[in-house]
Amino acid sequence: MARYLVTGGCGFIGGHLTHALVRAGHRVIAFDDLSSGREDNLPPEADLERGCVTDGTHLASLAGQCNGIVHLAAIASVEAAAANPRRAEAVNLGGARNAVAAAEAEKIPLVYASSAAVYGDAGSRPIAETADCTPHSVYGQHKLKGESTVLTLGPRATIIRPFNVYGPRQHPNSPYSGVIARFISACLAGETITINGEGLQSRDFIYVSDIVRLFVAALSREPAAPFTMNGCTGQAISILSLARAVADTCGTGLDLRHGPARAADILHSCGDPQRAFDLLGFRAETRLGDGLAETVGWQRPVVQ
Ligand code: UD2
Repeated sequence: MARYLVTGGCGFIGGHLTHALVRAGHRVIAFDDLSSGREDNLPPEADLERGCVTDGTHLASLAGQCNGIVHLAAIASVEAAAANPRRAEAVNLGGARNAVAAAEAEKIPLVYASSAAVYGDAGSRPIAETADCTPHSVYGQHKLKGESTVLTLGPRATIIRPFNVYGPRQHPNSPYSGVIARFISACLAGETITINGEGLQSRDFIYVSDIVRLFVAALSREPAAPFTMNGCTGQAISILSLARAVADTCGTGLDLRHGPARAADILHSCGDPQRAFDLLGFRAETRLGDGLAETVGWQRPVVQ
């Protein structure tokens, strides 16, 4: 049994990760300022510590009680980061620096949630970790700078670049919510789906329990070398096709309108999953149809 510090532990991914770690017999300190996370995302066995990752002293004092850190806390939206870049820099880049300092002081491993946004527009073919990174967004730029800092930890550093994560407990009610949560919410409420632009942009959607397995595997690995790996399925779907799939899963008709394209929106984003398989034996297992069914099942009572 180990004790882990999960920053952003009350968030969508952090909550699922904390549940998985507790189920595996570990103890978890969830460090969260509840700015977007929710206390009810945590299992009762976890310890909630309220605070922000911009407070390096607080973070370091918690790391001193732990065997490893998973750093998920962030303003985890491309649009939200663009709307408030100074705050995003303080939280996303400053928080990463504080997590690195804490891991360095305690000589413990750090798993850093970077983002596929570091690649910028990757083209329609699956992109490998060796590709050049030219992020379009402030969010991607901060995540990339965070990666450089994390790599200073050497073998104890693991960087995961999640693609588009979806699943139960991703709340739909913020304008910055993920597209799947928003589309499901609109369908269930009988509202019109808004597609930003033509809808030909595509994304690699990975189900939350799959990305959590990758984080758990990364946390348990032997620290032989620093790792950077995609968290993806290797398959992408256009946003227009996604809208149809969501409406089918909800059992509603498809009512959509096209709005303006989003500024700095990536056209295509699809990850190459080979390295995560080679290094950790990880493969995403949940098919999009199954993941959508689970997500709609969770969201139905929330929306109605
Ligand atoms: C996602 C993640 C981000 C980062 C990035 C990696 C979310 C909320 N954000 O950003 O944290 O990991 O992937 O590349 O998961 N769209 C519509 N209508 C809507 C909402 C969105 O058409 O109502 C489009 C949007 O313009 C974009 C796509 O759907 O083309 C996905 O948007 P998103 O906000 O879910 O995620 P993304 O890829 O910007």
